[in-house]
Order: sequence, then structure tokens, then C-alpha cells
Amino acid sequence: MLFGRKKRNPIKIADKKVVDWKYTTCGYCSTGCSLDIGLNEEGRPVATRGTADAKVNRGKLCVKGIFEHELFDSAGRGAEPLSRLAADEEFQAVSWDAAMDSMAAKIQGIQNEYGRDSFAVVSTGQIMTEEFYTLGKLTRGLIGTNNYDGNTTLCMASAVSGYKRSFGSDGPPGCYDDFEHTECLLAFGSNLPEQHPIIFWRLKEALEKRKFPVIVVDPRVTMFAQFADIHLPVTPGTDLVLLNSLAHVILDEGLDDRAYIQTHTNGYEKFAELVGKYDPLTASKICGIDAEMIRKVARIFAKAGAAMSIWTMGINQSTHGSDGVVAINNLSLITGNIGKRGGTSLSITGQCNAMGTREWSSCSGLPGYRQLENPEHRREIGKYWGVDEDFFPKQRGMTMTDIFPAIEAGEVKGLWLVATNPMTSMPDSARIRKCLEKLDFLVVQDAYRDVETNQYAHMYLPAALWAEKEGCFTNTERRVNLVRKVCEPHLNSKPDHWIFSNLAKRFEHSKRMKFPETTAEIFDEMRELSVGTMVDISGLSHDLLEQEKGIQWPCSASQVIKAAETEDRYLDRIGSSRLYTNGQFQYADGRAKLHALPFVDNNEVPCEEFPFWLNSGRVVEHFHTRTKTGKIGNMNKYSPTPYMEVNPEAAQEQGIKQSDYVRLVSRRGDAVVMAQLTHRVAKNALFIPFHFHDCVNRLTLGLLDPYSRQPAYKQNSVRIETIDQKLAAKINLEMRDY
Ligand SMILES: Nc1nc2c(c(=O)[nH]1)N[C@H]1C(S)=C(S)[C@@H](COP(=O)(O)OP(=O)(O)OC[C@H]3O[C@@H](n4cnc5c(=O)[nH]c(N)nc54)[C@H](O)[C@@H]3O)O[C@H]1N2
Ligand SMILES: Nc1nc2c(c(=O)[nH]1)N[C@H]1C(S)=C(S)[C@@H](COP(=O)(O)OP(=O)(O)OC[C@H]3O[C@@H](n4cnc5c(=O)[nH]c(N)nc54)[C@H](O)[C@@H]3O)O[C@H]1N2
Ligand code: SF4
Ligand SMILES: [Mo]
Repeated sequence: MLFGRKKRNPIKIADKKVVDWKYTTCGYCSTGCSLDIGLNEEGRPVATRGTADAKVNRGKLCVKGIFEHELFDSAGRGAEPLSRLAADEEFQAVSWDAAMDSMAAKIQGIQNEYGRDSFAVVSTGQIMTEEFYTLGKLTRGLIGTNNYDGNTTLCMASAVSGYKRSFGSDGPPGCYDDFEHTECLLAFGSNLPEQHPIIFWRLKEALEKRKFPVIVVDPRVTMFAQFADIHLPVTPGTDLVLLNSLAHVILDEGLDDRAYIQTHTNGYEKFAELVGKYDPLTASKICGIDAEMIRKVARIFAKAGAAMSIWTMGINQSTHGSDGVVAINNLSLITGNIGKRGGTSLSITGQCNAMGTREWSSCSGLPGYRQLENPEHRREIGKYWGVDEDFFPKQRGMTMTDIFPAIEAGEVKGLWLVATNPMTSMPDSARIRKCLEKLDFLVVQDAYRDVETNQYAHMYLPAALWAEKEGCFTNTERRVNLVRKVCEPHLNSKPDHWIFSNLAKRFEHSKRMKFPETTAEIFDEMRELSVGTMVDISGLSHDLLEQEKGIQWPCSASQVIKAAETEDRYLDRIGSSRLYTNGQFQYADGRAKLHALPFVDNNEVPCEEFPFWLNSGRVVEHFHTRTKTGKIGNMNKYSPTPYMEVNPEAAQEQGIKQSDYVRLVSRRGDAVVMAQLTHRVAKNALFIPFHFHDCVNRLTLGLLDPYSRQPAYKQNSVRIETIDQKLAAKINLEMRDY
């Protein structure tokens, strides 16, 4: 017997008439999924599918990847370079030649009047590695400003600084395959199922074969926390205390790997003395985790044959971000869990190519993890580029988060933003707006013309997006993968590397330097420069990367040749799954460093006037400031409205119902959001996805980590005020109409 409608129309899946599939790599998060874009007869992208035999994702994609082909024709793309004398005037379309001439003249004018460092450059984690390298060459070799950084200071800076302090260099030591071998996973401030869905899928796949404990440390009951065996709802900003206490128990109960500590580390005495003060009872009063639970977790971690830690923004975006990373590394080092299968300390990176900028952009030094402070490195790069080494600054300049206060102070007069939207993404929007308004010259180089920061620009340069150009991305596990060009750049937009090379031609000394036309040629330069460094990519080429669907560095030319001579299926063997497998670290004496890390309570915390913790982060369907996902119907429809998660009991006390609009007030400003009642957040805490303009970052303070200069986005305090619902709905509609 049939139930329901008698005449049923079968669901039809529209035939997209794909005639060709082109290989590329996802341009959203750092998981690094390989995907194929389907082209129709006219050569237009009409479909996306996961690449079946790709090492990272084996055919899978998350919701963002599945609709990625819709980006090419999405609303708000830039078509022509635009220019105006003042930000309150209308933009005029100009030719590329005119734009490049006038930009170079402006930069040089500002530098002649106020000094080389008065013009600043801030880039991103979202362009190709070859483009990063070219921007570095232009900025370090020709423009010569030392105020050059990336939005990665908002994102991965604490991980970089923590790796350098622990191991003597940046470079995540582990890989996704470690899930297959680990006996314990400890995750700090990472919501893997929403922010890195395919890494999460790899974890679940490993768990289906073999059970091991998953412990999630997060003040919020995230999807990952719900999935975990143990959830530790740590008091915001106090992970360092928890980590010191875990180390306390491990040393106290003799669960450490004494031989590893003695052979491979320095600094044990001071470290042991410091963690001696963090007994579980004392620690529990600060970090909010029960003393017995701290002991239990320490034992599970230390007794596991191999144990690994992962972390993301819950650690990095904190006033103790860098210390938090070092403390995670400490834990791995004292238990001998570095460089072994299933034993690692792996930062889960953010943007698709945040790794590429760390390796090759020269933001914090010179290409290939070289340093401005190292005379040998300066000589080498000066000679290779054809630049007088004395032209390079003696040490790293300001970070993105210090450049803005320097604009406020009148030290920086001109700014070039490449693929970043600080008006929405930086803390304390009101202050950022004032800085942008104060600039004599602001250039915004972005794939989208409607990006909020462009409201303050004097010049807008329309950039080609993601697979409208060819080049490499490096993912979380150091896997270099290829983005093939799938279609032509939108209208008269140009690839970022084209823009950098063409601007370079306007500088006097550029004749002595080489700015190759294609990214494959740029990649060849990088390969040459990488020989003998930690980030050796001399064995890679664009074609090999497509063929292998990504290879993990280091991968030297000699490794490839040797593998070819000795093994049949040698291509499966090239590249490096793990770093530090021999226990040799990047410090001069080859040892890693254990650091003593006292906790200083310096956050903004709730008080009588502002009684709620304000936490912020992401949801699966949106990416960052929504320049991309806000235009894609199948993504935007899931959360089109700025909202906050609030605990139902707190809501009741405040007189708020589900879907009411409320006004949040902090010491910086206010924002109107819709209330979403949920037990995901504690009674004294709120969570807001940061994707919306004029929303959470109007409220945030963003105190900086002393080492990484990364903002503490996740620890702020606010109060809730009720407001007129009709007025709020109107404001909200206006905000959605973007
Ligand atoms: N869908 C989607 N995916 C993305 C992105 C995106 O915008 N959208 N962005 C990419 C980028 S650039 C990044 S950096 C990553 C970020 O990836 P995640 O860091 O996983 O994402 P967030 O939501 O920012 O923050 C993670 C968690 O930190 C917790 N947290 C807050 N305070 C603390 C604390 O004091 N201690 C601890 N232990 N946890 C705390 C929050 O409650 C939150 O659940 O995601 C990447 N992937
Ligand atoms: N409150 C709060 N704020 C946060 C965070 C948080 O958790 N809470 N997280 C922080 C983190 S981790 C990050 S990474 C930042 C991200 O902050 P932003 O970098 O400011 O955010 P995006 O929206 O990714 O901006 C990237 C811009 O690059 C453009 N773009 C994309 N591809 C290309 C390209 O190929 N070429 C060019 N020229 N342009 C391109 C996009 O259109 C977009 O405008 O936000 C930070 N802000
Ligand atoms: S998990 Fe990340 S890399 Fe993979 S499809 Fe989703 S957004 Fe893209
Ligand atoms: Mo990020």
C-alpha cells in the first residue's frame, strides 16, 4: 500500500551539462581539499566535486567547497581599477597603467616626505604562495618599508611565535595521518566540525577503525565538545593555567619521558619549578576545571603510547596566545610526543594559504623562513634578487595590529591592503574607522569592490579571485597543493602577482631585478631558494603537485631522485609527513626549549556594569567577513542575520525571548543582534559569529599578546539592553541589504 501522495514526482537533479573537469584546491579554509570544477560547453564553471583520490579529502567537500564554482560570477566583484582624491568623492574608473603610475608616485611621494616606513603594506593568508613571494620581493626589495605584515597576525601569529620559541622555527610538525596512530587527542579552542569539516571527517574515520579518547577544551559546548569523550569548559583565557597544571601532574606522578627530556630539550629546571606552583587545586580555582578532572586528563595524555594536541583560535586569540602554544608544546615535549606517529603538537591553520605567507611572503623576515637579523640570509637574498643587502631593514618592523595605532599617531600615512577587510575583521571598529579616515592614501586590492574597507579607499584595484589564476597553497599539514586556473579573471580584474610585478616596474631599481610573468616561473625561483632550508620544495613542480594532489614539504630534488632510483611507486613516498622525527630541532644546539610560563590575569573580565563574557568565532556556512559566502544563496540562507547565542536562563533573567533583537554594549561601542537561546553557552557568556559587518567587532577590545601581537578577540565583557523590536528589525534589514 502506498502512503502519501499517489502521484509522486521523482526528484530531478538538474543536468549541469559539464563537458570538462579542471583540478584545483579549495580557497576557503586551510584543510586543503582538492576539488574539480565542472565547465560547460561555453567554458563557464557550473559545478564542483571533491577530487576522488585526493590525499586530504578523498572526494569529500564541506558545504562551502560544494558551491565554490558560484563564486566566479557572484555579486560585488570589481571590474576596473578605481581612483579618487578623497574618500567622500565618487570613484572614477582608470586604466591599469594610470592606476599603477599614480600608485607608485603616491608611495614614493609619501616616503620622500615622511620616510620609508611611513607607507605600510598589509596582506593576507588567501593569495597564492607565488604571489606572496612576489609581494615580498617588491616590498623588501623596492618599496623598502619595514611596516609590512599580513592578516595572519589576527590568526596564526601566536602559533608561529610559539613554534619558534619551542622548536627554534615555525613549521607544524604533524599531519592528519597522526589521527590514525594516536592514542589520545587533546583539542584546545578549536571547533573542528564547523571550521575544518574535512579534518574532522579524517578524525572520525580514524575513530571508526580504532577508539581513542577525544578531549575538547572550550568554554562553549561546540559541536566538537558534544562529540568529545571529555569536555573541559575552561574559564575564558585561562588555558595556560590548565596546561601548567597538566604538566604539574605529569611531573609529580613521574609520567614524563625523562630520556626524551634529557636528550632533546633545554630549560627543564626552570620549567619544573614553575609548574610546581600549579597544583590541580590551585589551578582549578583559576581555570574552572575540577582538580580531579585535571589529574585524570593528565594521566590519559601521558600514559597514551602516542598522544597529540591540536588547537586553533581559542588559544591563538588570547593575551596568552603565544604562551598557550608554548605550553601545548611543553606538554608534548615532556611526554616525548613530537615527530612520532600519532604524537604531535599540530596548529590547525586558518585561511587556505596562511601557511604560504608564513613560508614565503617575507612579512616577518626574508623568503623561505629566512631572517632579517641573520647576515648570511641577507647576503644570500640580496644577491639572488639583485638588491643591496643594506637596503633590507635590520629587523622585523610593525605587525598589522601595531600599524593601525601608528596611523593614529601619524607615523604611517599610506596603507596598501591586499585581500583583507579590517573594517569588519579587526577589533574596535570605531577606532579602525578613524585610522582609515586619517590616511593620506589608502589602496584596497580585493576581488570584491563592495568590501567594507573600500569605503575609505583612495584607490581600488580589482583582483582576480582564487581559480582565475594558477599557483600554490600550503595547508595545515605542510601539504603544498595546486590551484589551476579554471577560467579567465572577472572582467578587467588582474591576478595579484600581475599587479605586484607591474607596480614593481614603476620603481627605479627594478631593472636590476627579475619579476617573472608566470607563477610557474616564480615557483622555480622559490624552489632554488629553498634548497637546503627547512622548507625545501626543490623536488616539486606545478605539474607534479597536480599529479600527486599535493605533497608535504620538505621535499628536496635529491629526495625525489633517490626515491625514483630505489622504489617502484616512489611518488607515494616523496615529501615529509612529519618534522623533527630524529629529535633534532632548529635551535643551534639541536635541542627544543621548555619554557617556564607564569600566568598573569590581564584580560577584560565581566564586572557589574558589563556582566557577560563576549566570545566570538565562526559558523560552518560563512567565511570571515562574508565577501564570498554572503553572496551565495545556499550558504547565506542559513544565517543571514547577525545573532548571539545566549543561555535560556540568562535570557529569562534579562527578559529576552527567542529571536528578540537586543542591544549589546561594551566599553568600546554597541551592536544590535538577534537572540538565539541555547545551552551551548554558559549563563554568563554570549557567543557571536564574527562574519557580520558593524557587529561583534564594534564591541571587542582586542588586547594584544606580547610576543605575537595577536588580538584577544575572544575575551571581552558586555551588557545586554532590550530595545524597540520594530526599530531593530528595520536596522537589521538595512544591514542585510549589503
Ligand atoms: N566555516 C568556516 N570555517 C573556517 C573559517 C570561517 O570563517 N568559516 N575561517 C578559517 C580561519 S581563518 C580560522 S583562523 C579557523 C578558526 O577555527 P576555530 O578556531 O576552530 O574557530 P573559532 O570559532 O574562531 O574558535 C574556536 C573556539 O574557540 C573557543 N574559545 C573561546 N575562548 C576560548 C578560550 O579561552 N579557551 C579555549 N580553549 N577556547 C576558547 C570558542 O568558544 C570557539 O568554539 O577557521 C577556518 N575555517
Ligand atoms: N571578533 C572576531 N574577529 C575576528 C576573528 C574572530 O574570531 N573574532 N578572527 C580573525 C581571524 S582568525 C582572521 S583570519 C581574520 C580574517 O579577516 P579578513 O582577512 O579581514 O577577512 P576576509 O573576509 O577573509 O578578507 C579577505 C578579503 O580578501 C578578498 N579576497 C579573496 N581572495 C582574494 C584574492 O585572490 N585576491 C585579492 N586581492 N583579494 C581576495 C576577499 O574578498 C576579502 O575581502 O578575522 C579576524 N577577526
Ligand atoms: S573543509 Fe575547508 S578546504 Fe575543505 S571544502 Fe571545506 S572549506 Fe574547503
Ligand atoms: Mo584566521
